[in-house]
Amino acid sequence: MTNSAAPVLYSFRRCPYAMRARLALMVSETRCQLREVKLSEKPAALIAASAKATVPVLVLPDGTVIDESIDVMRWALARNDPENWLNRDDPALIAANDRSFKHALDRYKYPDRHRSKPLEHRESGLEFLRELDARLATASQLCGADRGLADMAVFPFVRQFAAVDREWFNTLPLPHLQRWLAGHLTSDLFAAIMMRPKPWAEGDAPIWFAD
Ligand SMILES: N[C@@H](CCC(=O)N[C@@H](CS)C(=O)NCC(=O)O)C(=O)O
Repeated sequence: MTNSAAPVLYSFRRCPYAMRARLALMVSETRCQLREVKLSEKPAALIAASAKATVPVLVLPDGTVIDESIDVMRWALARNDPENWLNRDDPALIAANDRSFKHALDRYKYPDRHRSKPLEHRESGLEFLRELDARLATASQLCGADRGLADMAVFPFVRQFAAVDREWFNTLPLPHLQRWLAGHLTSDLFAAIMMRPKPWAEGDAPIWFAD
């Protein structure tokens, strides 16, 4: 891909949706221009590309806009899937993550914002984590021995849940999930997608991702 033909990725380093997109873009070696967004000061170019202005947004050289993280993952892996992540997909699990687990996560992590009772939501989030732990008791990753799309779509959200109260999380009787999470947190792939870009402004020199 030449520079001018590279997609543009609007991203936010700590956003779990943007993380899952970056994981797939990185593993598929999809070279992009990375535009780090401050959610409190969204660039006009992001809003022009996608009116809902969530991250991630990927703008392809032909102007196509992909503004759902799971679609960015699937697009990147359809282009190039060196680890066969698409063979280890689980749409029902990903939907449960994105709906009920994310709902519980937000209300556990941000009780003031949601006027929620955090411990009740921590308990419902835990139900999902127990399911993951049971699966991970029989295989090292969610769909078999190797990491795949299901793992990488879910892991950034489990990371966020675990980080709300790490001491409590470490005491949970979920050894398989804890092993799985630790493996992803210490992977070279995760380190590679967690670089610290400065927020993008119109006219900045490009920051290359997956280069
Ligand atoms: N369904 C979207 C959700 C993306 C999303 O909600 N991202 C959050 C950041 S983690 C966001 O951009 N929120 C907009 C805002 O805070 O204004 C996806 O999967 O890409």
